[in-house]
This record gives sequence, structure tokens and C-alpha cells, in this order.
Amino acid sequence: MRYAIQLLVVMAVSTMATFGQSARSFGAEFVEINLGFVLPEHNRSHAISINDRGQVIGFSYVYPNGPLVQWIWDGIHGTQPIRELESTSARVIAINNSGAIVGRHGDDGSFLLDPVHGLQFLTPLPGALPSSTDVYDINDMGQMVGVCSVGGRKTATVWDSVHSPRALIPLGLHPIWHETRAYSINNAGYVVGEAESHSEGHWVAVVWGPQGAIEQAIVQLDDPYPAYGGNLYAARAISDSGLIVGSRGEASYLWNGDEVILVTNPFGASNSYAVAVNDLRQVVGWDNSGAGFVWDDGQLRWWIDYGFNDNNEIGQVVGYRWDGGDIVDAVLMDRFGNYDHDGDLDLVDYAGLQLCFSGPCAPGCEPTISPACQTMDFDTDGDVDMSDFEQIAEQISGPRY
Ligand SMILES: [Ca+2]
Ligand SMILES: [Ca+2]
Ligand SMILES: [Ca+2]
Ligand SMILES: [Ca+2]
Repeated sequence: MRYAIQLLVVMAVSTMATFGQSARSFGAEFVEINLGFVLPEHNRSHAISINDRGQVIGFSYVYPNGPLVQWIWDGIHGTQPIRELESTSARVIAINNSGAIVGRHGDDGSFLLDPVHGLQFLTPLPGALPSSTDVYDINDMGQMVGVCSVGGRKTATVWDSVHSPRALIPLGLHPIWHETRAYSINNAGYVVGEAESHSEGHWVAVVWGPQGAIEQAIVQLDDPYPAYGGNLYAARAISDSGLIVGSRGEASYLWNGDEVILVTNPFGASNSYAVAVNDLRQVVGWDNSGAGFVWDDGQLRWWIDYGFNDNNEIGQVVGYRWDGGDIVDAVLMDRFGNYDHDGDLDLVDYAGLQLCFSGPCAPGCEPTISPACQTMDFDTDGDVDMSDFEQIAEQISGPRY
């Protein structure tokens, strides 16, 4: 299966936190927050999904086969185990803006864990077993998408609630279709995924409309499958305005409704895998050279020994960093100035600047700012002073959360 998840997360940071958080900066673009491990003996941690409030989910464990502990992180509480999923083989996959989490729960199939109803399991399509369901995404309406295996064929499925699955229709595809898979749903109810349009295994990226019928097959005419109009497989994510990203193996692409834009590969990579997109036209993913990338509307940045799994509407990115040895850290690439790591730059962050204010550090002085304050050092010169103040004053907006 082409679909693969890689992630890691660590703990965050706040002045009241005692977590072993560290922060590093990447130019003026991001400050890296190490989200740590949920238990001190752990040495692998993956951040999997982030919502617009800055809540992150992931898991950590002892390599190679210690039990996974699923966690949730935010800037106030740090990394906390998800109690409802303890002592299970659960894996978290996605979180929406209400804090509802979907994932996989061993032989029980797929689950929804939300603050109102607790842990529930997704009813499979008729003819499918619970263990054959895989859920991949949830939108803010609570609609979930994934696959059920019916008669041995994976079938793209939407759950409007845990008990109401419906199969997505391979309308307009070659009649001898074999499998369909749904990976992402936006708040307008549009779903993206892929469909095998021919018995010889040609895949196309497809968009299902809110009524469940395929509205669009994304194709590129110069692809080497002229009989089917070309193919671009594995549409992996859709933003609320309808931007779509996916991978055709050797490259990732962004589809804006009119054209396919190829996302430049990081240096040295021959394959790349975009996994998330937001309405800022920020695309994130990972590649086969061991780098994570962030593509911002044409501008590519990438970091060796990273992989990214998700982003949100203010451009926070989550994933992992490998240290070349035995440690994999979950990371949040946050915006400078986002003191509390939620989904905005507001007066709480402004107050953080005041708490962190050190005054200028002249050339040659020893920087003294704490890790929790590195996010306020916009120009990464080792101090929090008036030049940093000018930047937050320029970028601050009202609270969203
Ligand atoms: Ca904030
Ligand atoms: Ca300065
Ligand atoms: Ca500074
Ligand atoms: Ca806020």
C-alpha cells in the first residue's frame, strides 16, 4: 500500500511546564519545538496530526517493539497519554478542531474518540468486517473517511456518524474498477483518494463530491497511460477551499482545480510524498532521501532527517526528527511569536513577549533566553528585544482560540 504514515511529536513548552523541551530555529521561518516522549524510558516519538487549535496527537514507545502509548499534546499541558487508548494496540490518525480523534484499534477496527461520547467503533459497510475498516481523516462536522474491505476489495467509505457508513461511488471510471480508497475530507464534504480504474492496475486520483459521487478524476495528459488520459494516483489531502495534494511517486503535486503543479523535490530525492495542504498553499511531506519538506506556494524548504505528517491553517507543521542514532523525536515546527503554541498570534503571545523580554544582546554577548522564549526571538540573534517586538506587532491578529 502506498499510504504510509510517519510521525513523531514531542512536548511543548510553556513557562509553567517542566518538560524537557528544547527549541531550535530555522532561519526566520520556523522554530522547532521538541515534543518529547510521553514516558521517560521511550526513545521513539511520532507526531501524526495537528488541528487548528494547535493540539497535536501522536505516539511514543521503546524501540523496537515496546507497547505504543498514544498521546495528545498542547502548549499548556504538554504531552499527555490518551487514557481511553491505554493498554490497547490503538494508533491515532487524525484530530479535528473539536478534539475528536480517529484511528485504528487492532482487530476492533477503527475508532472515534470524542469528548462527548468517548470511545466508539466505526460500523463497517455491509459485507465488511470491523477489522477491515481503516479510517484516515475526520472533518470538523465529524464526518470520517477511509476504506472498508468488501469481498476482498478496498472500498472508499464515508461515515457521517459512527453507525452510518456509505460507500463512495466510482462513477465515471472504467467499469472494471477494482478498488477505491478515501484519504481526506474537508469541511465542505469533498473527499479525495484514489481509484483503480482498470484491471491492469492503473490508478487515478479522484475527488468525490458531498453527495458521494466522483466529480473529478485528476489526470495529466502527458502521463504514460494515454488510454486512460494519464494518471496521478493517491490524492492524499484536500484543504477547505479545495486545494488537493498527492504523490505520483517520483514527485508530489498540488492540484488547484485547473492545473497540476508539481512540487519541487528536495535535493537528492527521487520520490516525494505530500501528505497535507492548507489554504495558505503550504504543502508538507517527506521524501525517499530522508528529508522532510515544506513547500510554501512555490518556495521549497527541506531538512535532512525529518519527516512531516500534517499541517494546519496557520502553517504549524508536525512530524519527526531522527538524530542519526537511536532517538526519534516528535517535533512541532511552529511560527515565531506563537508563545502558547495555539492556532493564532494574539495578545497572549504578546504577553509572552513581555515575559521573555531580555533587551538587546550585543554582538559577542552570551545569549540567555530560555528554550520557552526562543519562539519570541524572531531574528534569532539570541535576545528578545525591540526588533522582535516590531515583528510581533506586525504579525499579531485577534484571537481565534
Ligand atoms: Ca498563540
Ligand atoms: Ca536583538
Ligand atoms: Ca532577537
Ligand atoms: Ca490564542
